[in-house]
Amino acid sequence: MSNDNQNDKLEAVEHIKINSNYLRGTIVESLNDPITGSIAEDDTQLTKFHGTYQQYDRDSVKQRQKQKLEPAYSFMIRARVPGGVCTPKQWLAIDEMADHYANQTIRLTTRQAFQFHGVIKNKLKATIAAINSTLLDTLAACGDVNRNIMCSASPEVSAVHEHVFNDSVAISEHLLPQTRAYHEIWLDGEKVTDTSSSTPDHEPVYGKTYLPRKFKIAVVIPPSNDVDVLAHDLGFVAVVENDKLLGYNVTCGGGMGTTHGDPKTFPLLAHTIGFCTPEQAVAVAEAVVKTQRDHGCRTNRKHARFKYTVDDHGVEWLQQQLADRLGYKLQAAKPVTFTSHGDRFGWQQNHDGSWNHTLFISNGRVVDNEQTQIRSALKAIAHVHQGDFRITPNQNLTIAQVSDENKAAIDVLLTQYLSKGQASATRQLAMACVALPSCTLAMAEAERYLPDFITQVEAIQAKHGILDRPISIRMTGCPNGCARPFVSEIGFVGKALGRYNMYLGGQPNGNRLNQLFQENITEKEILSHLDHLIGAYAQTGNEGEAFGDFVIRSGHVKSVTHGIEVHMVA
Ligand code: SRM
Ligand code: SF4
Repeated sequence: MSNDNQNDKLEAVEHIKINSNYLRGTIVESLNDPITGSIAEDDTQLTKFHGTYQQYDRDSVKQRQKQKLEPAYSFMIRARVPGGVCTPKQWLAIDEMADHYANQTIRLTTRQAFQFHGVIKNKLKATIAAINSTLLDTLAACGDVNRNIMCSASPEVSAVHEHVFNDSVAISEHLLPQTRAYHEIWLDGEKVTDTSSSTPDHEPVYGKTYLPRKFKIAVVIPPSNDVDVLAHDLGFVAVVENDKLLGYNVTCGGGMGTTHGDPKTFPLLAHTIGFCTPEQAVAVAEAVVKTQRDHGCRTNRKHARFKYTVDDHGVEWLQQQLADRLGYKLQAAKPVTFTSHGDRFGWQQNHDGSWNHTLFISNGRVVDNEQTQIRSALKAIAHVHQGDFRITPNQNLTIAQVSDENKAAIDVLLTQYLSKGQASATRQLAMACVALPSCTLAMAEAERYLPDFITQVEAIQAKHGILDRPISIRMTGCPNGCARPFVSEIGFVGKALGRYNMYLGGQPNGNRLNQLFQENITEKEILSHLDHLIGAYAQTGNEGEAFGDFVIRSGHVKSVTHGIEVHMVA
């Protein structure tokens, strides 16, 4: 259905976009309002397109209510960092901003970007301007547009990495919104009004109402599936032969977000719909985005992601849409194999002889505290490092392109600041979303709880003699799926404080969705199930068999073939 037919029952956000004059709304007035730490409600939708979300400290809400104070409003700012790559100079600037404007932490995200939390309204503009002065920006980091593009983070795996990374950046740049509102509001750019300017704003890809919903793209170089490409609206899977990039398999229609108790919402894995050459990738991305722009649902945001458009219309319809828009058909997809979706830690040598060191960062939170000096470590390393940093899709950080001469200096700093033992294989793979206290949608803890929870899982693994076997565990504070829990071997999705749905059976390469195993259970119940399952896995798991495969073979859950089966208790 084209969105032209939907006007009478459009979602409220659609009207906000239409009336916003290309994402301006009353953001400037809201920022200048001294009475409140918040912004007008409609503007909270529009600022997302500019890379910032209004939040409030959920820990202090009750206390502030008693004091008759409004919630402690602040803003999360998300930068756009295509492929997660930034320079040491940019890192140092980001580090300084964390102190100056935010809550003294940098949060690496599951999509290779970084976030600041706790930025108060009167520092918002200065913070966004400061991010821009580092030659990074926040434009389209959130909102109903294409978001930060992910790209495999390990340059060591392939000689084609640079080519693939450059293609990712080209797609990212091509799909950026063109409105000048961003520069006008945050960087004091020249004011443009829709009617008076001789060159009014124009959105060649998106049009005035942008997309029906957020849109996400990942580019991956097999055999690693570090980006979880099938969890994305659109994916490009590099096909490499004899160290040469032939092109990309194109995948469409993946996504994680669901709503508890609403069976019409479910996660989906993307379909492979064809193959394109590297030169065609930007045009293919544009054609896919425009298909979603014109056919995505604008009357129900819970059904508005591209995954539902593809699921509703089918793959053949999509292939025809693309052929009509591109003027040619995609070629047949080529065979590719994925082996894992985690990161490779420690030192790895690149094909060109330089080195990368990937550091485990617990849930991506770069902070100094009693447990870790990771923030100081990275600051010291940034002062001597001459290559670049790469935020990985698993919330970790790679110190990349290190020369032989520089490697020793970085090793000294790693030992000086991070001498504690290596995290277990399961901890290294684990991810949690931000959740409480900043996420307004969280129903349960995730980032603050996962480290202690993993300690208990490690004890169970040790008890059964398999502490060295990695099991991918992902936890989110609600079913939106920000840590991609539905492709992990064990997923925990928050239901209420201290209660989670438990999912089992993802594949360690991100190729299979897991399935609901137990609903709404407490830590005690979870640990008891884990003791039983991990014990059985230790005793009866086959040689080399992954935990996710074992729980299916042993009948604890079924092998899911369509997302609709994910929430059916096995
Ligand atoms: Fe997410 C909303 C954090 C990756 C699915 N996500 C949010 C918000 C902005 C809450 C809100 O709307 O008010 C969270 C802010 C929390 C905070 O305090 O910082 C939030 N999402 C995150 C991050 C920071 C999680 C993390 O721990 O790293 C990730 C930022 C990525 C980035 O740099 O752009 C993040 N979010 C994801 C992913 C994973 C991915 O994209 O690979 C997903 C699942 C994939 C997908 O989109 O299907 C994801 N986030 C959602 C959804 C559900 C979307 C849906 O289709 O239903 C929401 C809620 C929404 O959009 O209505 C959401
Ligand atoms: Fe917030 Fe839910 Fe995303 Fe976690 S999964 S960050 S709780 S929206």
